[in-house]
Amino acid sequence: MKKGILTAVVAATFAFLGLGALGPKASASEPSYTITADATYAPFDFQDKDNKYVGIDQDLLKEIAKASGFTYNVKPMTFNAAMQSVASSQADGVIAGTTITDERKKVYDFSDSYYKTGVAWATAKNSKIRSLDDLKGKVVALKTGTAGAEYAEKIKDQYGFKITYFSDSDTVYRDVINGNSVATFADLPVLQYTVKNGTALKVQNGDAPFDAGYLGFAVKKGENQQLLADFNKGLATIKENGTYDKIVNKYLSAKAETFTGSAKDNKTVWGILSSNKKAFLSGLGQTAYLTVVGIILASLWGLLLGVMGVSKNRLVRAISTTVVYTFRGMPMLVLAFFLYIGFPALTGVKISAWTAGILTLVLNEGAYTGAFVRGGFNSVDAGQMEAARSLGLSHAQAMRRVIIPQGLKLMVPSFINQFIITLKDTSLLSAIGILELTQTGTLIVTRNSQGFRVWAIVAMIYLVVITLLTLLSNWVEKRTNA
Ligand code: ASN
Repeated sequence: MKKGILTAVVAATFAFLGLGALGPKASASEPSYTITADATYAPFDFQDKDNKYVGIDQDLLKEIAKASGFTYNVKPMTFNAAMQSVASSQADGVIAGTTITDERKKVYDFSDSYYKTGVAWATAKNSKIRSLDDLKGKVVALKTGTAGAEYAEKIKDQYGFKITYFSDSDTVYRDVINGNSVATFADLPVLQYTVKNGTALKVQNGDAPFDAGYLGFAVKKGENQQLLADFNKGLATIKENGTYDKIVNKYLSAKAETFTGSAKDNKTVWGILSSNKKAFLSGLGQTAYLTVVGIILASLWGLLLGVMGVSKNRLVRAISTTVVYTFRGMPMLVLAFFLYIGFPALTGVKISAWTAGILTLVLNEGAYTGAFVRGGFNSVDAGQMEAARSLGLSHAQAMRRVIIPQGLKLMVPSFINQFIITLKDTSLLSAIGILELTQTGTLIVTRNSQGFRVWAIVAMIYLVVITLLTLLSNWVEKRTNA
């Protein structure tokens, strides 16, 4: 029977790995800098209708790198995570429509400014709210950690409004449009651009922001000074040779193309699915890859914890209990942020988002697995151990030959359950910038504002994959019971 389980596990592993092979591979030649960006901040940073990451920031960076001769790769994530990644030395620089503020200058060194901005406010298109006084008692939606949020926090008591926070701009806009909140504060050029692209909001400031500000590229204070100098040098070059103006006009001139994609493509679920096929597939590949690696490693780690949990040695049992208790009790998102942002900030050791993501899955799912594995072994009738020992088997032999095989059989349903949970949990890793299925959905919604259709597609894809996983697991379960 034990052999049966092994064969089944190996078969399942290979089946999963086959799926994992669809996942995007890291390129062979590593670029020299990692630069984070705001995933959803049109016209500065966003995905175009061919799912390419573009925008004023991205085009400027590309030309600046060319002019100054450096290479880089971009990691789009939430604005807050993009800034934190640099503050914790996980990334070398950040270009995220970032306003240069005195507060931020304490943590970051900024480049010369590359665009003028300022905080403005917007309401839903047909809102009756006209002045800040009308905000009294109402809720304002803000994006975490932004200059717009900071401004609103400052005037909140004066105008008597309440605040709700989201991590990306599109969710903020949706919240205001859906009427859960009545207004938002953000960069004037961004709000204007969003309205021009058909988002049902109204900018209330006209053309005059509350306070003028400037956008800049940032590195961690005192670090990556070469990159900063190269950025400034490249910026000066492209301002001089006209490339800068060309880029800005490409996005902001009167006849600039909109970025939403054609109306036809966005009207139906099928249209959205086929015009974003590549992005969905690549997101799914990454989700599958994380799931497969996560499941295999978490199961091995969980098995080890479980076996340690029934050890004769008290210390080994205590270690297992502590590890299970710690990581089962920690919200997964907190663990992901701790590993990706907290730990490197403390130690200076860089961890890639992918490694941090896998570690998060392994520690979290492994703790749950460890708990049910220990439970499974403990629920094997005590008489079995006694019988095995009385036949002359040592404790280790009895565990290996009698208890573990019977326990594993009892655990199969729990394993299946944990596999499905692992697959769903990978979606949380979008928060640290892993471009899996959920993050792919966010990027597409930002561009086409088709929240219902895009999230319906993403939900369907998860359901299909979970169904496949369940079928496979049921097959494994049947084999192990045969
Ligand atoms: N302009 C915003 C800020 O600096 C950045 C953003 O929302 N991407 O806070």
